[in-house]
Amino acid sequence: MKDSQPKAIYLKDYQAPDYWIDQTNLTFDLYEDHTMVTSVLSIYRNLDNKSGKQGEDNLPELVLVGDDLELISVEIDDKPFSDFKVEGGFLKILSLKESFTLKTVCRINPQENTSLEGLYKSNGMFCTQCEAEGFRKITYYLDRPDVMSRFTTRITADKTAYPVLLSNGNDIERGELDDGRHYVTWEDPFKKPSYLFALVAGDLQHVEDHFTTMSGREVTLRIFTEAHNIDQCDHAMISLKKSMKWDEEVYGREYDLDIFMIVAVDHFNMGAMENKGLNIFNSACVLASPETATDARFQRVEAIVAHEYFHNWSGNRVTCRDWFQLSLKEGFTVFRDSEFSADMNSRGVKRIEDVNVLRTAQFAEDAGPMAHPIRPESFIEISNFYTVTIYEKGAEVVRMIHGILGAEAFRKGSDLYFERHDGQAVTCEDFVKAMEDASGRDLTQFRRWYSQAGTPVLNITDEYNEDKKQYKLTIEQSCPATPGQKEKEPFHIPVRLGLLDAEGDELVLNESGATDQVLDVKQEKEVFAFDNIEERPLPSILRSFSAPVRVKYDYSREDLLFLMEHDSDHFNRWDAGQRLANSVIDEMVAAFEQGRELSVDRSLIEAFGTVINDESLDLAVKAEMLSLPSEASLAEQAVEVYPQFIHQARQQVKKAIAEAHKDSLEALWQSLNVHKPYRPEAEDIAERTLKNTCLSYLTSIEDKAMLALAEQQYHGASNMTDRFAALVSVINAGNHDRELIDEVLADFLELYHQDTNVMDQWLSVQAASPSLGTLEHILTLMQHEVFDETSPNKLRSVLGGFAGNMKQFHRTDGLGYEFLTDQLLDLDKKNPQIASRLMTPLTRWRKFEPGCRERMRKALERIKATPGLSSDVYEVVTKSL
Ligand code: 0A1
Ligand code: ZN
Repeated sequence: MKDSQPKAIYLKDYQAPDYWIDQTNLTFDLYEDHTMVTSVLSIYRNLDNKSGKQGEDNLPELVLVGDDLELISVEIDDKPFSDFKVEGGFLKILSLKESFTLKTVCRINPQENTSLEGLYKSNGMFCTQCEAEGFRKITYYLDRPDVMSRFTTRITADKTAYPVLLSNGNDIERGELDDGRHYVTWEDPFKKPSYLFALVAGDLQHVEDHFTTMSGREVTLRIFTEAHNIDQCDHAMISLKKSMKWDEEVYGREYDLDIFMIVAVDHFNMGAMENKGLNIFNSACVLASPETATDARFQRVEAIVAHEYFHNWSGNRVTCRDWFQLSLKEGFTVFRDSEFSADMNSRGVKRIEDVNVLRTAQFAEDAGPMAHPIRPESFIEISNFYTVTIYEKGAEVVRMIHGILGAEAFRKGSDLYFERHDGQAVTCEDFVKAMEDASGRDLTQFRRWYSQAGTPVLNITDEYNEDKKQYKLTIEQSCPATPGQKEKEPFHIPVRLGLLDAEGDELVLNESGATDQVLDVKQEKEVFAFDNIEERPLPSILRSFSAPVRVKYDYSREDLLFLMEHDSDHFNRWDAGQRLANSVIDEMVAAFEQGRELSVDRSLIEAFGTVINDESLDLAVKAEMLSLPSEASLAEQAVEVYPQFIHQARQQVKKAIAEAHKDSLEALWQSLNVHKPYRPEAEDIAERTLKNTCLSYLTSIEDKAMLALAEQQYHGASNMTDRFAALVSVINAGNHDRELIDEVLADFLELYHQDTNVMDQWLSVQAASPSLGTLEHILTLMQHEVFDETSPNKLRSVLGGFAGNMKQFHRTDGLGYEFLTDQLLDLDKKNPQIASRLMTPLTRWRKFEPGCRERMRKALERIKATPGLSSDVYEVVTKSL
């Protein structure tokens, strides 16, 4: 909690530190009611730095940062030292030499740390989270990523309660102490910033495996969990070995320590953390077994294990100079994990999933009050900038570079980047420069993707000249204003294009015979002409979503139906269906607004029927094509959001499709309802996804027989994917069989109440349900014994689930917003990061219809007027109003 108003910091003010830390030796003495942290730092002056406040003998003052620490003693060069000041979270030391050893002893209280930053306890074990600025809650330090130091860590603790003591690097010594205590010393030979420090102490079990690297070194791999979860580690271990191999093959990157460890903890603010040699994971992102985890979770575990592992090079060996460069490591690493997942599973499905996230969450962020470039110019609280923009848009920017350079030159660029900057803390500019130097391509204009926020819009028109046999596309780009950026310069946008003739065949676009071409759009308005075109073609624009932009082209519904059937680009084929569904739902919402009813356009119903009955379609593609745009994505695309109408229209469309194709859907469900041993492989996942999509349609019809299918699937399921899908279908079928809903929910609780991650799902499906997730029910869930108000996962399940519930959260009396506001204000005192994140839905108030808009604004005003807000919540609320 800050006393004064939090202040913004600016990228333009970056200055190198006045001192470096060569060696960091830490000792942690862990006790039940406190922890003593002894830090011995070998510090030397940064001679390149001429600035900085000068001390008596002309050396700059050393300013170390610390948060909530009780300073016990200070020594310099082994002698007690008193010429220091502790002021507003800083330890300022005067009268220094060019190099010296600083020893501090601090006392901290991990048991009382509810923020889950720094050192804290989760289910009785000690663990840490230091990114971005958590290390300052452990000891006084130069807690900034450009200060890279060699660490040793000695941990002492009670041997019975904490038999396992872990930190970064290799363990070099262990032994017994008095009073039933023991110690272990760890040494990390690689220099690292403090945000990559980690410590774990607990009563943990582990699974072990080995990996031989490409140069023949043996690496020990260990995954640690509490004993009762030890049988849920296999999938993460397999994923880890696949990741290690993939990074060698695709990027030539080898692992560099003798041991790589992952620890699963239940209380964690984010997904996972890439601490050097000791990744700490939210247990929901590492544990998986067929009985407890859905396909989605299996895939998430694989992706996050890979993401954290890939950080060992893109993040750890080469790190960020300052937090404005966050996307340097995150955008690049998300691009790497996304390509890995595409290689391991279905590339087409992965692309659709990624674009769905981008177009719903990131486009919404870019259009909202927190919009920022992937390299922000300023921030108040860095924790607020672990965003879909930094991560997912950042990955799209790297993907575009990959597209512009081609795979081979991109690899040369990444090799050069890693070679040039190994062991350094660098900037986004260094990354782009390496790509340019290795490829000879000029990325000058492309760099605007790093500095300009907002989602560019492409307005595209075309004309066909019968006499000249020429087809012309006119592309105009613009980008809406975002906070602090009124005018935007044109972007370099790679637009992948194909042209279809009346038979749906691809036209040849250039001399090289290609049917698919990338247009490098660079001007505000550009015309692209294609010669020797015999008839007016239909354009397939932005294939595979070649740039993170919105495309406006006036497709008729017939055009979209045609693309759905004929486009050779699977992504655009899927996208045509989404556009069609979107336009139909939009039209219905507009009618509802005017108090009219509108029946569902037959063309959409027929198009979905064609997909259902198309036996040539790949099952994974079919499942994607049958998925209607989510309510969140419909809201994002709408000019003004009418939450009740969006919900109603989408339901109506779903039901109309289901009723029209009931027999085919049921037959398809039957044909896929076969029992076989669970495998998290792409083909099997596609079958289950399609089967469960059918079930979801079928149960949207108010028909007991269809509900019976869901009930049958629920009880007969041999894996969590099928059981959970059946549960969701029963619940979403609505209140017409409340007894069945209660029965199935109770059964599920009985079966899985001991598994906290399964209980998260049980909570969230209820909170997000339009019929079940009423405010009253949310309150009951929060009283339930499986709920835990100190667990971010539980809060996300219930409060996050509720805030995504179009129908209930946006209830017209505003009580949904009031409730969330009360919860946030309470939470802000304990865990500001989570409070701030859960506020996101309210920040989108400007896009809503006038009633909701006003009520959401009032809720935000109340937050803003509350004294003692954290800097996290303060930043988001002030920027939102
Ligand atoms: N670097 C991690 C994400 C992460 C960020 C902040 C955290 O605590 C506030 C925790 C994790 C990643 O990209 O996986
Ligand atoms: Zn990351």
